[in-house]
Amino acid sequence: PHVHQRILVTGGAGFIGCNLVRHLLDRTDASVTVLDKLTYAATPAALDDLPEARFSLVVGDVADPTVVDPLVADHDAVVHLAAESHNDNALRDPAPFVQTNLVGTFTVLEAVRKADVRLHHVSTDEVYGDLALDDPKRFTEDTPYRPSSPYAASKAGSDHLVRAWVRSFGVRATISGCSNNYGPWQHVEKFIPRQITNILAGRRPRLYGAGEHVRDWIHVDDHSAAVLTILERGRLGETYLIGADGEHSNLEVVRMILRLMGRGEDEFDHVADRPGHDLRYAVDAGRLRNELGWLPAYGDLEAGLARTVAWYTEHQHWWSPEKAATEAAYAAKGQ
Ligand code: NAD
Ligand code: TDX
Repeated sequence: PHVHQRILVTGGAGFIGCNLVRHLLDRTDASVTVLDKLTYAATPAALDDLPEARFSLVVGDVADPTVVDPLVADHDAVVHLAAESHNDNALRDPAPFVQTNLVGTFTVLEAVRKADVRLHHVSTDEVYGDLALDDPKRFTEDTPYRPSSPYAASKAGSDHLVRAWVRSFGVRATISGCSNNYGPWQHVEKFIPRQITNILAGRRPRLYGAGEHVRDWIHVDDHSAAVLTILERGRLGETYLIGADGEHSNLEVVRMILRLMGRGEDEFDHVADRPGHDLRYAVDAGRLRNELGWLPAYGDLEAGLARTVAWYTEHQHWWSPEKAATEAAYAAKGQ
């Protein structure tokens, strides 16, 4: 394996980033620097208690080369997560998605090219578009790119930039495409935390449309372990899909949450559907399992959800300041 001593994590104050930083500090001897703009989505509180000798936070924009170039040159690997990440926000205003996800990735690529630093680019299964409910096939690394939404298109474009920099400039990079994550520190705008915190706040869960849409859920710690595996042992230039065979319809997930929280299965509301809503995501992580030996540690979604419900119940002080504004933005769209 390639062992890295100084790892730069862009977007490390976000949901996946803050969980990944803990994983890197626990499982390696590396020191970790986070570069994060601290947008509305950041959760710097999650980084508060990290060891000062091995961790630092730099506040800055990943699309600003005057910040990114010297920082990258001072590290021996970059894990790039900084992005605008929420589909519903992209439907309200796509501009920051193009700026951060495309120009930001371009900026990181130019920096790693100049300094010859190893890059791992964190991407999503949404770049492949969606599948029919009854399609026996799942996404693989060979599935053609067919993004549907502004968010997915910006991530697809960022993947293409990485591949072009690998081929044209010999940049040492890998890409991962992960399915839907859940776990601690996820913003209350996202599906699972929104429903848990709705119930905790005395509101009802909100299901888009009929809820037949399927997502492939993975616990964020399993994602972190996969990213570290690819960073240390992935083949340069390669893409690896990350998923844990966690397909469930949104209706099933809402009912699971209601059950776990002691409510009736039908105590939710149907609300306006998302325009262009992708029907189904499903990931075949065979390459990652077979080539690199990664396996998810979390079993079924229900067990992971029970722990996540407990976490949000204990961290009301963290999420409640964001809750009212998030719900107001949804209400304005009939959601
Ligand atoms: P998030 O929105 O919780 O966090 C994103 C972080 O990036 C925030 O801390 C934010 O402040 C930072 N950021 C945004 N714009 C920035 C900029 N211009 N410069 C510096 N920092 C900036 O997102 P997340 O869910 O943790 O996702 C992280 C990454 O993983 C993204 O690249 C996303 O596309 C990818 N991903 C997410 C999922 C998922 O289910 N959440 C699945 C697959 C891939
Ligand atoms: O209130 C809701 N009700 C609802 O039914 C919300 C917020 C969502 N939904 C539905 C829409 C989706 O079918 O739940 C599903 C999941 O929605 P999100 O949490 O918004 O996730 P999704 O759009 O699938 O994208 C996520 O997975 C891929 C992440 O936000 C992306 O960053 C990642 O790339």
